[in-house]
Amino acid sequence: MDLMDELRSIGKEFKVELEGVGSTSGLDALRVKYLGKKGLVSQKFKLMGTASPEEKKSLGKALNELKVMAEGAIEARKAELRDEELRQAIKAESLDTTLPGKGPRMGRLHPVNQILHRITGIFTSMGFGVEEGPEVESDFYNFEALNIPKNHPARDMQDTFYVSEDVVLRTHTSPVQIRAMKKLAPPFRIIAPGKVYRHDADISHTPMFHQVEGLMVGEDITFGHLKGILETFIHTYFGPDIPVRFRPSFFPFTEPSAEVDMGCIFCKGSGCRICKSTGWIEILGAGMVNPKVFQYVDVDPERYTGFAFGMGVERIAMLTYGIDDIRMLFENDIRFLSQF
Ligand code: 2U9
Repeated sequence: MDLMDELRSIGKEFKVELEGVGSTSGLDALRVKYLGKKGLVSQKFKLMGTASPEEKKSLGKALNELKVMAEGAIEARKAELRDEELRQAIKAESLDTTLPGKGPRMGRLHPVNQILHRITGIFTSMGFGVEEGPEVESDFYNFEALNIPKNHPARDMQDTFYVSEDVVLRTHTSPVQIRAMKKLAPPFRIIAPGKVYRHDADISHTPMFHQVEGLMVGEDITFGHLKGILETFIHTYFGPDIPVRFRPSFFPFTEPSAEVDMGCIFCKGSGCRICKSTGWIEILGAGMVNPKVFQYVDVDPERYTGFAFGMGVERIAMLTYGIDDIRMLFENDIRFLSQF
């Protein structure tokens, strides 16, 4: 084969190989193969030394054209491959901004706090102030001042979390009202919402739960006022047509004492599983403040009377939403909580 034919064939072969190159590294290998020091084209330049002057002219021209063509083609292909590799890299890293976004999930109040706010709102609308106090209490405020003597079953280790001999986790919010009576002068009406602690755990008890207690003190406060306020509360919260009844009961801190029932909201009084076929659901405890309690906080029991009441917030939340296991309220399963 004559030398010119050989150069043409190298040129053709180069173009075929160039078509097959798919990466910049492959392109570098191709450059070395043809244009490197020992490359196919470079080697042909060495023949220049042995060529006659006429051959030199045409051979030199052809070799140069081949070299320029190969260099130009490699540069052009390099630019194409770089663009393509860049496009691939951008595609791999890119975000599809047209996809629907994942917005931040909105938080909300825990159902127990929602109910607590509803209860609190009803009493503040009737003129009650809101008082709060410590969850770690002295024996005096939690028990003694409430006429719960040292041997009373409510002080049993079973129910009370003791921090030390004279310090407890409050078992009710009543110590808040004891503190309030020392701070405020009658007449006053307050509620005490908050966390309380009892050593108890089953389908209807948790070691921590919430109470709202209330206290109204003044001259001539009667059981009639107690009935009026609590009936109004029940009718505002559960509905105006719910029947309410007061049953005699006993608490050390009230005398007389009562438990308050409302007609069953599930069966409308005809009897069901929830009201244990009685047609009634217990919802509050209440009574007239025991004069002994007044004496502990230097309120004159000859001049003042008062009523007090207490309710469990989780119990009311369970009745409101038809929840039958109190523990659901404390598992903090977002699928459960997001329903409220
Ligand atoms: C003072 C004087 C009297 C608060 C009262 C109840 C009746 C009552 C229970 C309801 C369900 C506790 O959460 S529960 O288990 N409470 O029945 N509480 S009278 O009486 C007071 C409080 C403070 C100074």
